[in-house]
Amino acid sequence: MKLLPLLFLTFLMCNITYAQNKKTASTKSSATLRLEQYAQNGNCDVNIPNNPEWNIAFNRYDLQGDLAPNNYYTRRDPSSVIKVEGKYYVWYSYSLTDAPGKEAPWDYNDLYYATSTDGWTWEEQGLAVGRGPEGSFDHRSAFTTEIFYHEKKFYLVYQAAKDLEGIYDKNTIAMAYADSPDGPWTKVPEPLVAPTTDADGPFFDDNAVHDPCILHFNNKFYLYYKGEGSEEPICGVGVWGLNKQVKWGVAIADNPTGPYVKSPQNPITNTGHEVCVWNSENGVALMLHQDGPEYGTVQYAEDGVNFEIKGKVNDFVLQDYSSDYPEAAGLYRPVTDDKSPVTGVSWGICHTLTRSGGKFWMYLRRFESKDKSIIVDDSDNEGIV
Ligand code: AAL
Repeated sequence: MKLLPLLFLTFLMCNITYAQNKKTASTKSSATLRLEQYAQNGNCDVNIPNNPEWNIAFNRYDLQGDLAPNNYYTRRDPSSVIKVEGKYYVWYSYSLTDAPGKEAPWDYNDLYYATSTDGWTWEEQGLAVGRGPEGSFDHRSAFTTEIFYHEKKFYLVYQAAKDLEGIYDKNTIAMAYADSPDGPWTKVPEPLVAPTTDADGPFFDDNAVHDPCILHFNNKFYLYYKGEGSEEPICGVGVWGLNKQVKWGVAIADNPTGPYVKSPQNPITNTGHEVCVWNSENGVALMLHQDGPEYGTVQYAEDGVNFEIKGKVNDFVLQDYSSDYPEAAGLYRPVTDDKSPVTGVSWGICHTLTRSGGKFWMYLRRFESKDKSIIVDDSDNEGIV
């Protein structure tokens, strides 16, 4: 073969190989590539860079008023906190701790809400969104909700269980919207997101889609969620010694009510539990609790999808529910342009599991950054008006 055609052929083949690698790599998120690297290294050691502005530590405190600890009620999985016309609002999963027939603390739940003028003493306002009629997608339970405000409308996204199976697996993510935080709420007729069903599985979210949270980002609506799937864990790390690995995904839409399309780069984390994301700098930041090798890290993605490790939650002890990590953190989302790294996670409401008074129950608490300087002081504004 002459030299020129040979060179051309070599050039062509290199390009084909490059294009194939590029395609494969481009459909994997940074988190997936890191996980593959951990597997290749043969250990699950995570490299956490030392960027002090990305580290955070927390204190937790009991609330007062109707949300003070009371084992008669189980209140859990709080939404973000928002301020509307000078009043703070939070939504959460509500049930009586001993409600008959409950198979799990999030079974037979409804979404309740409470308001406060100082973020410490709360008044329960009652039902926001309740379970649907027999046969509907949220007939068995409506739970684990998040609030999202955009252009004069309020949106509650939540986990919906049609029947007992949906309490553990095969649930959906549903939504209700209102013109006021006090309702009335109208349900979007069909769920927005469901577990992946695809013969090519297993997938990280083929069993369940949990903990939805919407951010407005890049003029689109990013619905982050936690997947539970039948994949084998790589570098699994769970509480109570479980070999567990939970991953998050994102589904993106042009409108808050959808349709939402799952990102081809999912999963976007290789660790996590209840979703905790916020708008930070020009991108999105997140904080990971348990269930995977990168537990206790704070991460950032300029594009909201490819997250890199930036820092860590100081004083966090995995396996220790009394450590100050805010479990199921619902972040205070102020109306502010301040998007410095961890300001978005400066305070909020979380839940605590406890085994006391002969019962296993949960209650809501306040968490705050130990570094008071990052807490936005918005006492002089009314929030959303
Ligand atoms: C929580 C959340 C979801 C699960 C259950 C209730 O930690 O991840 O909401 O379904 O537990």
